[in-house]
Amino acid sequence: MVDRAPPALVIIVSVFVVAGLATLLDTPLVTAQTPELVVRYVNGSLPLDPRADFWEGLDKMEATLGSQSIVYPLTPQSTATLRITAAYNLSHIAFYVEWEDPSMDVEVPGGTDVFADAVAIQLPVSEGSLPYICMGTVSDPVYIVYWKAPETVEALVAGSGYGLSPEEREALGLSKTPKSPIEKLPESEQDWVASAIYEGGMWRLVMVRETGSTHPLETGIRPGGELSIVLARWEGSQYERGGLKKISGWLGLKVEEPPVAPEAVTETVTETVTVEEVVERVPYSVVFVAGLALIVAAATIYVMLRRRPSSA
Ligand SMILES: [Ca+2]
Repeated sequence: MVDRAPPALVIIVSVFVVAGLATLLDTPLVTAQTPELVVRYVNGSLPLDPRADFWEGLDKMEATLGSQSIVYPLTPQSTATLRITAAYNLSHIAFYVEWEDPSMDVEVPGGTDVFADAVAIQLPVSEGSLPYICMGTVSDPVYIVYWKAPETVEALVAGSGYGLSPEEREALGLSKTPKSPIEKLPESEQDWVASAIYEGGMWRLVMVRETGSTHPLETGIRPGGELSIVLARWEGSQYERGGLKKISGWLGLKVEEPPVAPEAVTETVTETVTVEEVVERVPYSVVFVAGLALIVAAATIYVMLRRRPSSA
């Protein structure tokens, strides 16, 4: 019996392979990233609604994506522009992506000649050197979040599958043997929530996930750290699917440090004395000083009398 790969995986099996080759041919690989977008820290909730004013208020990075030139039929060389921003709070991170699109193309159950608009964001699994842009490598895999209109969103991993033993793969929640260079992470890691709208010839998409990493092949988000991403986009009306798509180079993001919590104020307890108390205390002070003076004077007179020589 031969297991069939999920349709979504079939569609994107060669996406980043082809994309990587295309990038190699068309665009020089970037080996170091200068952060171009700050992932803002938010002390509050992150709106899932792409129409929320919140997203209007954030700076966006404009990314230019180029056509791949490997998979036939080749499409005319062209570019696409995506605008992206991101924000995070104590528990979640959200990516917002918007782009002009002349047609709303969505997945149709059973449709064979209808292709959906889609977007993917690829991140290194671990910090450090950038993985190979084409789906990473066994030693340096990549994590991918893939959205397809209208509401499919999946967490995928690529690059590591063929470097693991069947036992290691099972321990990670993967099938014993890899069926595709790009694999869907286990259900426990399918924690992305997405919301997209198509209005006025434009897609606006928000994808949200917890910041922490709960799986060795899942990218964690570290406050103050840096992120590198690759954007991919499929235009359904242009029959783009699988390797037929547009892709960016590596793009740099800086995760803003959360503001330092104010230091706890150490309360200094000081004795306060009221005017009334001062007035009440004065008599006791006067009595004490006067008494002391009398004692000293008496002692002095006594000593002087004792020392006076007696008259003959
Ligand atoms: Ca479209």
